[in-house]
Parts: sequence; structure tokens; C-alpha cells
Amino acid sequence: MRLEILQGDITTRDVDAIVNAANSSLMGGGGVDGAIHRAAGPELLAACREVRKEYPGGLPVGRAVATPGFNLPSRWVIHTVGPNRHAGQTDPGLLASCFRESLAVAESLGARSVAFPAISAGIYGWDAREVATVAFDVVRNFGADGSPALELVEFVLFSPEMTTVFRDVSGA
Ligand code: AR6
Repeated sequence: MRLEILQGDITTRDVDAIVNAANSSLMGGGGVDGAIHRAAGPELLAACREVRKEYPGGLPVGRAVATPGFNLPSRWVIHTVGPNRHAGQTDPGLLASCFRESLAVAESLGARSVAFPAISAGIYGWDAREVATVAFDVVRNFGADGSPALELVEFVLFSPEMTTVFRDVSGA
């Protein structure tokens, strides 16, 4: 499994699945969530409404679900709910679960390539370095445990600063 770190807009990535840093409502929001909904078109919200029927109380923190990507270059969007530090959700295990569950969903879809944003490192207030550390830990373990289908995992970071942190933490 190849691991790449890129700077840019995740909504432009031509990979099998992109991961959305959503919230429990799955009804859209700001940040990368807003960008993904705008780029995918209104069908994405309708698909999220369908998924929500299975989670009347909202998608729990650390879980992940998939929808089609509609107008996006990517075939699927995997929506995960990161921990919100401002709400006292400080357990790195919850963040690790987001990455792990998203990879498991990607694998179950048969995705060969998946792109991640810096989950919880924006509005949800986590330190970029901590997010990167958790992300690499989970993705490398997932690769080491043997996931033949998944060939490429990208981290697509919006700002140069975030890209530098991810490169630094990855040792690249
Ligand atoms: N491509 C890649 N990364 C992006 C993009 C983009 N187009 N846009 C923003 N980012 P955030 P969170 C970066 O706040 O912290 C939403 O309202 C951004 O610079 O999007 O998990 C949801 O609905 C930051 O580095 O997600 C939730 O309510 C990273 O993506 C809440 O925000 C994550 O920032 C989730 O907060």
C-alpha cells in the first residue's frame, strides 16, 4: 500500500473514495464537509438522509458510512465523525477509530484508492500533529495487517502548514 501526502482540495481527487470529516447529523456543515457537499451536488444530501434513517440518533463519533460521490470524480464518499475537542472529546482512540473504520468501509466497497482530509484538525479543534500521528499509526497498521485491495492512501491537506506537519510526522 502506497501512502502519499498532497496539498490541495480533496474534492478534486480522482480516487475511488474520499473521506468526509462530517458531523453526527450527516446533514452537511462547514469546512471540508461543506466543500464536499457543494462539489457532489444535492443528491449527496439526499443520500445522507437515507443513511441517517439507520442512525436516528446520529452517526456516533468514530464511525464511518459510505454514499455515492455523485458529481465528484470519486465514486464514493465515506463520511466519518471525528471527535470534537471543543465538546471535550479528547480521546485519540476516537480519532483512530475514524481512520480505521473509514479504511474498513473503503475495503468493503472494493476501493483501491482512498483520500483522507485532516479529520478533526479544523472546526473540531484537534492539534494537527496529533491528528497526523494517529492517522499514520492507523494507516500503517492497516497496511501491515495485509489489505491487498487497497493500493493507495492519500492525505490531502488544504494548507501548506498542514501539509508540512503531515510530511514532518510521516518522516517523508
Ligand atoms: N480539501 C481538503 N481539506 C480541506 C478542505 C478541502 N476542500 N476544506 C477544508 N479542509 P474541518 P473537522 C481542511 O473543519 O475539524 C464541519 O462543519 C481544513 O483546513 O473541515 O473534523 C462538519 O460538518 C482542516 O485542516 O473538519 C463538522 O461539523 C481539515 O480539512 C465539523 O466541521 C478538517 O477541518 C468537523 O470538523
